[in-house]
Amino acid sequence: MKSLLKYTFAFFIIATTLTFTSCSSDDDTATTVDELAGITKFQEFSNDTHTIELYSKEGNLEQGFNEIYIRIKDKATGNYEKNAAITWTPMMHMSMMNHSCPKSEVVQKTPNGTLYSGYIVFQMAQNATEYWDLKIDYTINGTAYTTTSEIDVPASAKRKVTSFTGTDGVKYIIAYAAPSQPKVAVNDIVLGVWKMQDMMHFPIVDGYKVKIDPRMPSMGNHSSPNNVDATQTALGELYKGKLSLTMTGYWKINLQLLNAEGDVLKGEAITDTVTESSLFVEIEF
Ligand SMILES: [Cu+2]
Repeated sequence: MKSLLKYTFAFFIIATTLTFTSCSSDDDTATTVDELAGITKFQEFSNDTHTIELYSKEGNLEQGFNEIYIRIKDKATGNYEKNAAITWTPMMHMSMMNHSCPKSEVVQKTPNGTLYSGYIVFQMAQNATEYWDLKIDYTINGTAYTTTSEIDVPASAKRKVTSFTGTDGVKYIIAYAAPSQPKVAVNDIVLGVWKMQDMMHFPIVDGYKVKIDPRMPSMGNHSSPNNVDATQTALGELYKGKLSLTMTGYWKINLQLLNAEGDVLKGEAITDTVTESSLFVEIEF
């Protein structure tokens, strides 16, 4: 009996060793897995020559700020392109007109890597009759390619983006970019401020300030200590500040947008009588 048990145990060890050995032999696979760590593919579209793969951390898109990752696969060889120059054009097709939205450039994540990334800010969600598509133009070794596909942009559960006209008559878009996973702590908050120049162009606004005042409406509208208003550290960048969250739950992040001269273009300071700003984003965690 005892020797049978030993024999069974020895067999189990050999089987286990074989399993682990066979799983960890492919170097190519290991590199690919590392590049895609933490992101999930949510869509593929293709033209005659390539398959374009879209990834995000959440494995989908939604209304608001979206970090998006791209890989381009050569259909003939199955290899991923490492020297592509990519531009993109998101477009919303509405019943009366088409318009684009704020977006970054598309940059290669690592030298000689296969992954490219950037952000797109969908200021509106799709609905039954109006939809977004994404055109991707890219050049590889001097040859230009293009492909366009419809994308799914459902409404976000909480307000993550807001469009408005400032007291200066300019149309602005403000979006909440981070933290995507808020903590009970002083978080690094990232907001974006863009101007709607026309239907196709939404440049970043430089040199402004976004005042932040997080409140819990369900608990006497209490605030939190040690928040820091969001500003740019360099021109052309997103706005960074500190968001203090003292407990989990629903927080309304009341905002005020100030221009370089300190004039309030939109939003109100919170007082005993003014319990919310007309400019805000929301989180719940
Ligand atoms: Cu629209």
